[in-house]
Amino acid sequence: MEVKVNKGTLSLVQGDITQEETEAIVNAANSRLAGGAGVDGAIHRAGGPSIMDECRQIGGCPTGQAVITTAGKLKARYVIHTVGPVYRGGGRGEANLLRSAYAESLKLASLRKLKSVAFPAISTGVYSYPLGEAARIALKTAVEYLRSHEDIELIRFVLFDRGTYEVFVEELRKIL
Ligand code: AR6
Repeated sequence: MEVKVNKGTLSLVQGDITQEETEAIVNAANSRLAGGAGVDGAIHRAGGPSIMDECRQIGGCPTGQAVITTAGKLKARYVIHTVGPVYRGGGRGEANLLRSAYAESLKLASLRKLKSVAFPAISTGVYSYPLGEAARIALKTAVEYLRSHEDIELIRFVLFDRGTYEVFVEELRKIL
């Protein structure tokens, strides 16, 4: 599914983010930038050890913030590592932290003058964020960004499985 928002495009696809050709892909990292399971493991495996070397130099990233490295062997030029919240019932600022993870990633892409960015569904795997609410926050943050900025031309969500893709499609229809 693809929609125009202001001057930009918001795109939803099912797939593997390590294969994306956007200028940057976003990693759902942990605050130590130590690598792990899920999309984080897949990005480090596919990109090779130079990404971890840069992560070690940076040292860490607080929840809701983002840092950037080059992308090793990946087709993308950069990896933006952001840290979503661990979901613990919703009363610990999780929604704001998840919004911030998306917004800070977009800010960083914008600072580097990047035109296209791909996101996974941050926090919805190991960090257990309920999918519908996480999708709503992700999509609203992306739509708001495209409505208020004209630098980034493409924001793509790359959803790993069919079920996640379908929830994102449903939530995007509600928002528009
Ligand atoms: N491409 C796109 N999406 C993927 C891929 C892929 N190759 N692989 C998995 N996903 P998760 P989190 C989806 O657990 O919840 C790690 O250990 C997955 O199906 O990767 O933010 C980190 O080091 C799910 O929909 O990230 C942290 O410790 C989504 O990506 C922790 O997990 C996010 O799931 C972060 O947990």
